[in-house]
Amino acid sequence: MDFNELKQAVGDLDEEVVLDILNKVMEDGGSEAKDALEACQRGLDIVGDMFDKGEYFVGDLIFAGELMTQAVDILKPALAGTTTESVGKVILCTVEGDLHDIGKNIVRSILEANGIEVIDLGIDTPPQKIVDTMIAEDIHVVLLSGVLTLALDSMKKTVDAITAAGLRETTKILIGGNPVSEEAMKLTGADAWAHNPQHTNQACLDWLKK
Ligand code: B12
Repeated sequence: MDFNELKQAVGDLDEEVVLDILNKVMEDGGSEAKDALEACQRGLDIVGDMFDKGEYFVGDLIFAGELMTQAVDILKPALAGTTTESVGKVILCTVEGDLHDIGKNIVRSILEANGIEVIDLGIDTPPQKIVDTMIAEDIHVVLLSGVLTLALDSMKKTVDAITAAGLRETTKILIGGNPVSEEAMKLTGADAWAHNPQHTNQACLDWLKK
């Protein structure tokens, strides 16, 4: 399978070619689904560069988002295991001020496919809504997604709100998305960070089993 062609087709926002290649990946048994997903993500980098250069506009970003959602839907059955038994519940959301949810939705698909129940609070999530849900649903694992640089401030505010509610000692918090790093983890006060949904999956499984 030519994944460079897929990457470029995503970058060119060529829906027909993208869907055609992804459907072929699935017809071939889906063993290359993860490579295909990575190629799509690299294609989105091209979209980001074009946006930076002023050649693409916000409408193109929205279209890229919709294209990526379709891509995940096609690849989803092949992206992870087939577990049906629940291993536990986590909260996942995009933090306050950030409306990007494509990466978050990929993470959710992978966690659910591995038997983790995900309470998805959506985008632009106020810290208090997270705290209220933690209490109402008795949740001890919280995953915060953010794509904008300013998301780091909201992640810190969220960790602070969890601490102020007296829940920090019994909660594991992971931050994910483009701007996160070891340094961001220390700055926000989270327990872990990840760019890769597979790493997140393993961290959740380890935390939920304890
Ligand atoms: C699509 C898109 C949009 C869409 C979002 C649609 C949607 N439903 O999400 C729309 C049009 C809404 C949008 C809006 C804006 N966007 Co925008 N957008 C993008 C774009 C092209 C792709 C983002 C994306 O979905 N990537 C694909 C996913 C799969 O990648 P990801 O989000 O990084 O997620 C992966 C990992 O980070 C990780 N991950 C993500 N979440 C989590 C969570 C956990 C727990 C874990 C473990 C991992 C994880 O796993 C994912 C899979 O590997 C990027 C450029 C780029 N190349 O990234 C710009 C980009 C993110 N946007 C940008 C900007 C500036 C904006 C706007 C301010 C534009 C404007 N002028 O209005 C607004 C901001 C709105 C807001 N308040 O959030 C900048 C951000 C700059 C910055 N550093 O802050 C970027 C980088 C473009 C650029 N080069 O300037 N955008």
